[in-house]
Amino acid sequence: MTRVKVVAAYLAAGASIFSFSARAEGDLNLICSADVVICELLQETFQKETGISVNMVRLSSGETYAKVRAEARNPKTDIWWGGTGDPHLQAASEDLTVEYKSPMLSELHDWAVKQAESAGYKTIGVYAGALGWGYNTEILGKKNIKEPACWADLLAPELKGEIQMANPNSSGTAYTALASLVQIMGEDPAFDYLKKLNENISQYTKSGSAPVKAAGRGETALGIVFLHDAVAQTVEGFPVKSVAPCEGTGYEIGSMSIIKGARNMDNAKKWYDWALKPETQSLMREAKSFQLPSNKNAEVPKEAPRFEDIKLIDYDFVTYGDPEKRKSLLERWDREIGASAN
Ligand code: S7P
Repeated sequence: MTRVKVVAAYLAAGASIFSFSARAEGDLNLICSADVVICELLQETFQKETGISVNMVRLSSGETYAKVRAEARNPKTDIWWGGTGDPHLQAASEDLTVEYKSPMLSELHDWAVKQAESAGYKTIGVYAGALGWGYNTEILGKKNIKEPACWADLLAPELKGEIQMANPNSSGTAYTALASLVQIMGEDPAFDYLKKLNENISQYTKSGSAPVKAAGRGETALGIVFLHDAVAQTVEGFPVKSVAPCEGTGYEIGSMSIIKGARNMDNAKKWYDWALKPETQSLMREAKSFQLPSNKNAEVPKEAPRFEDIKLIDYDFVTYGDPEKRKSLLERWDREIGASAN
């Protein structure tokens, strides 16, 4: 055997030993509904720490719910991490996810535990963040547009074609916006508001954070998003200012759920416990994800918008995560807003 052949045989043997040992720990099929950077960081770190091979797909919250529901008889996903809580709650009440009480529960903030209790422990809070918007200060400055501080200001005629938000069918962020406005104004006035707002919207994106990324790049003036996603653009160096609306605003409890019928149930539980650990949640800042972590001992990024500084509504997660309510609001949005979207 030549030296080249010996080395090749050695590498091949090494590679097969490696893949054998990776397989020995098994696989985990993960859907991640937060920003792709944190999704990849968590995937890599978990793989390194456990030897479990993680197949990760990044999908928006509403899309994930639809996929999990469509695959209920033959689940291809083991665990769903991140994304807004409402679709997780909807999945829980439709029995698409399973009850699990993690040993980490005692370390979590009340809001995370309450989320779990309300769903019979079929989902749990992993982070929280408030809704608002981010705007490009240079665009508004050049066009001499008053900086919008309140939901009412977003209806200004000067903002025509300058605002983006996501479509609430695919995006948990946009569903949080819809449900928040309904809770702040009442359902009919909220839909009147959304019809007027539609005049100023240039695009309903698929993903929730896309509008503020577009604002950062100067493609639109303003994106209605979670405040932490707006802050991430500022930290990246873009001229983006975040606003927590003066009338009050809603918030998310980003959640995690184990899928019923998961093929890799033990590994799903390992991920679940690991994702609630303070060390894991402290990784968020490294990925420029500035939500508030659910573990009381995790590091809160200094850039994270604090709830104490924001006028928050008492967001009714049980009502707005209920399948009938979510379905009826989304159908009304499709009829009255989506159908006439620009
Ligand atoms: O980027 C982080 C984040 O805002 O993304 C999640 C969001 O719901 C996922 O995007 P969609 O709106 O497209 O569903 C939030 O949970 C998270 O804070």
